[in-house]
Amino acid sequence: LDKIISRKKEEVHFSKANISVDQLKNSAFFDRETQSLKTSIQEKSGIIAEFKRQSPSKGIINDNVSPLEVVSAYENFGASGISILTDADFFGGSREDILNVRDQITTPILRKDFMIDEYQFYEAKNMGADVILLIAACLSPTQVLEFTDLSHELGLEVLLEIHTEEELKHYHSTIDLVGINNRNLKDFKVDLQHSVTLKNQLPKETLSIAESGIYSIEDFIYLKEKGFDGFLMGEYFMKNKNPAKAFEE
Ligand code: IGP
Repeated sequence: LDKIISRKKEEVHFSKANISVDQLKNSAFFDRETQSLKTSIQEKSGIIAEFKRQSPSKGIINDNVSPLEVVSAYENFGASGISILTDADFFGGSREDILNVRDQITTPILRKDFMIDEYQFYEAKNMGADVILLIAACLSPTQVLEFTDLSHELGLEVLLEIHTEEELKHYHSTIDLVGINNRNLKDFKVDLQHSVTLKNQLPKETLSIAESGIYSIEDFIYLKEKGFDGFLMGEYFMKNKNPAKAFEE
């Protein structure tokens, strides 16, 4: 994680030098009215289906599919949201992965990246995202608060990702959704039970998303029974030649 963050700082520094915030604001999607993931989680399947080519823990998962085909199929099968990785160095994504599909689908899009600088929120809006991810492990509670305010000013919703009891301190009532990562980003171990314990410490009315390592219908049913409102799933779909096929089942 430290390696990803230091690389991300360089990347943001470079992007800022190339495209100014004013230039980002001056784009077709910047003034677009965003869609609510909160609403969509409550009204549809609850599944946030992810487009992910590769990851540090799994290596290449699928680099032979077109984003548009995959996300359109996710939408048709009733996904509440679509998560798209935009990190290039570790996840093989790009801003174009969102830009190129934005006006082809209406489902809320989560920009999945490591957010560490205000600049990236303008970028997210420019790409046509509706929601951004804040990872507690990379941010201070104050940063979470400031980034949440900025997101709301831009009309973006916030999904706060936590994994430890300590990170519950990053929670704040203005946050839209809380994701509990079943996978430890430091050693990549998956523990669903741990997530259920953490979820029970959140205020009851919080919309909660179980993230990562959901590899079977049984896992899904277990988490649903424990009261999770949403389910962020990537590999389960992406490891199939035809990722949306798994959704159908
Ligand atoms: C999806 P999985 O195990 O279904 O492929 O996981 C998603 O939760 C995972 O990609 C993820 C992630 C992250 C990736 C969760 N939090 C933070 C990058 C950064």
